[in-house]
Amino acid sequence: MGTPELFFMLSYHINSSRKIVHIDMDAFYASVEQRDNPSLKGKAIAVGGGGNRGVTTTASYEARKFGVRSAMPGWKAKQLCPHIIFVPPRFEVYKEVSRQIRSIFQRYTDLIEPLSLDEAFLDVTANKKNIPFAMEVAQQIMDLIKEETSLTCSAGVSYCKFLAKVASDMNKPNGLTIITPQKAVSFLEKLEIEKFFGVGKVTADKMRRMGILHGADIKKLSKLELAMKFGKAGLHFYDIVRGIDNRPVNPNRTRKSLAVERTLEVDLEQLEDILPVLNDITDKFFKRLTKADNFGRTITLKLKRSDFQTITRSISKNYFIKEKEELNEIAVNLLRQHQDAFDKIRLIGLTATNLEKELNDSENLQLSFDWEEE
Ligand code: TTP
Ligand code: MG
Repeated sequence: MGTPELFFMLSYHINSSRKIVHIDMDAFYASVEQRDNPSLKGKAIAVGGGGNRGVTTTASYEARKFGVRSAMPGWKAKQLCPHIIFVPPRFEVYKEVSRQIRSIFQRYTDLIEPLSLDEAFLDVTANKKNIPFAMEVAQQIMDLIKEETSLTCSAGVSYCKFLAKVASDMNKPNGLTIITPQKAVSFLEKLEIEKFFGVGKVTADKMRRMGILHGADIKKLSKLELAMKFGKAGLHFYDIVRGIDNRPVNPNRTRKSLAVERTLEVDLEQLEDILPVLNDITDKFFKRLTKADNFGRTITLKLKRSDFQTITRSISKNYFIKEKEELNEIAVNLLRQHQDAFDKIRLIGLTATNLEKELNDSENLQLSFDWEEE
């Protein structure tokens, strides 16, 4: 074997020395509501989604049997499951549970990367209790969560973040799943493309149109072909389909965006009707940025049309936009310039990215690679 080939093989060798656990609470908000209100136990419920135009945040497993899902409009949930009960969210309680589970994680490791209130990666390679098997750590954490919060979670164990996350989703609820380095390659070949890290709806549709359905189909493409078809993301797909994901569990991960959005009471069509609402949202957005003391260089206006199609338009500056007047001006200009793209609007949002605080992060290189698609 010549040196270049040997180098190639070495550089694409799976690094299986790490032990990563991914924990994800089961039907999180809905389970908390069922826990705290026994009359909801065993029932089909959705958190949020009430009222004329509400959207569900999540649904209990009983409601999921009828096809109710996160982010579904309430009317649709009701259509699928007529006996569904809509419960208003109690974010403070969810935050408290989130703190409780985090304190459990901390008994095992300080390398914790929370992804949301109910989800985190843990690097337990060298854990505080010197437990040699990551499966054992995961089982103990699941037991403690059950004991201390009366809620269940699911856990995934593997040698990298991507596979640990896929694993935690495989046997929900209350499931513990391991993907060993030996099994990873054949597992990834059979995995549907939408399950791959970084493949969102848009990329998945594009891949399907090209006849790419499973990992094995991605694997047939060269690095160059993938880069040509998917840009920077293509290079990342080349690696993950081979089970290579060296992203560290990053406990200092900073926020990548700050956003405010609002579903309107009624669909709006006329610019003069939309402008006052946009103004209001900009006020709230400015308060949020000020409170976080974190401003962005890029501002994105998001509009959801009444047919649920989402339109986003952005503008970037080479400085952090900190003035309320300027934010207002940008938001209004984005709306005016692109009014041809929309018709009736049901949701308006503003997002700031390329944040100031992110630049101070020593892990910024990693973060810029760690993109996600909406
Ligand atoms: P998820 O972990 O995605 O969902 P889940 O915990 O409800 O269910 P699963 O058992 O499949 O993990 O999200 C965690 C919580 O975040 C969820 O309970 C509600 C909230 N959420 C939203 O508010 N909007 C959304 O679109 C999603 C996906 C979640
Ligand atoms: Mg969850």
